[in-house]
Amino acid sequence: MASFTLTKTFLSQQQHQISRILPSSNHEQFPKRIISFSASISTHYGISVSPKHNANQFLTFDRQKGRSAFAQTSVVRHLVGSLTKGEGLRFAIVVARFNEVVTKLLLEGALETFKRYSVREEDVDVVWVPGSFEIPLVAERLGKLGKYHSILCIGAVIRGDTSHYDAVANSAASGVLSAGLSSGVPCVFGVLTCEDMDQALNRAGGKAGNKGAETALTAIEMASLFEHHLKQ
Ligand code: INI
Repeated sequence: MASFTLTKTFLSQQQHQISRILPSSNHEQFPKRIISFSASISTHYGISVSPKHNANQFLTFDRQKGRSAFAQTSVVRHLVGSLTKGEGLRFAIVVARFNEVVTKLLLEGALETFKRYSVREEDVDVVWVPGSFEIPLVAERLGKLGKYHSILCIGAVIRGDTSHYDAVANSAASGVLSAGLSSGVPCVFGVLTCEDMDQALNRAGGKAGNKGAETALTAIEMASLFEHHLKQ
C-alpha cells in the first residue's frame, strides 16, 4: 500500500460518498474523523470511518466504476442465502417441452446440481408445460400453493425457429418476474434466449456450461435467503 496525501478535492469526494451512506454524520467534521487511510494503486481507496457510528465500517470507493460498497463490518448484518443448507428446501421445476432436446439437458443440469447441494430428490417436483409462454402462469400457481421454497423455470426460446421469438422471450421473462412478485416465492429465470440451436446447446451443457445447473444454484440461494432470513 502506498501512502497518499489527502487533498481537499479528494476529501470532498469521499465526504460525498460517506454522506450518501451515513446521512446523519456531521460532514463538517469528516476530515478529522478519518482514523486511517491507505491507497493501493491509484484507483482504490479504503477509509475507516469514526467508531461514533458504532460500527467499524470499511468503505471502499472504486473511482473507475464510480460506486462504493461496504466490504466488512462487525455490526451490520449481511443477509445472504446459503448454498450449504439445501437439505429440507423444496423446489418445483417448470420445464417447457418446446425445444425439448435443449430443455431436457437444462433439466438434467438442474437436477444434478440439486443433488450435489444436498436437496433431496423427494423435495423436487418437475412440472412440464407445452412452451416457455406457458411457464409463468404455472410458476405463479406453484408459488401460491405454499409448498415450495423456490420455483425454477426452464425453457429454450430460439430465434431461428419462429418469428414470434421476441413475444415468447419477453413474455417468459416478464411473466416469471411477475410470478415471483405475485406469489412471494422466488421464481428463477432459467429460460435460454438464443439466436440458434448451436448457441442453445452450448449453454445446455456444451462449451458455455449448463444454464440449468447455474440457475439451480440461484434457486437454492434464493430459497435459503427467504427461508433463513426473510421468513414472514
Ligand atoms: N416456445 C418455446 O419454449 N421456445 C420457442 O422457441 C418457441 N418458439 O420459437 O415458438 C416457443 N413457442 C411456443 C410458445 O411458448 C407457446 O407454447 C405457444 O405460443 C402456445 O401458447
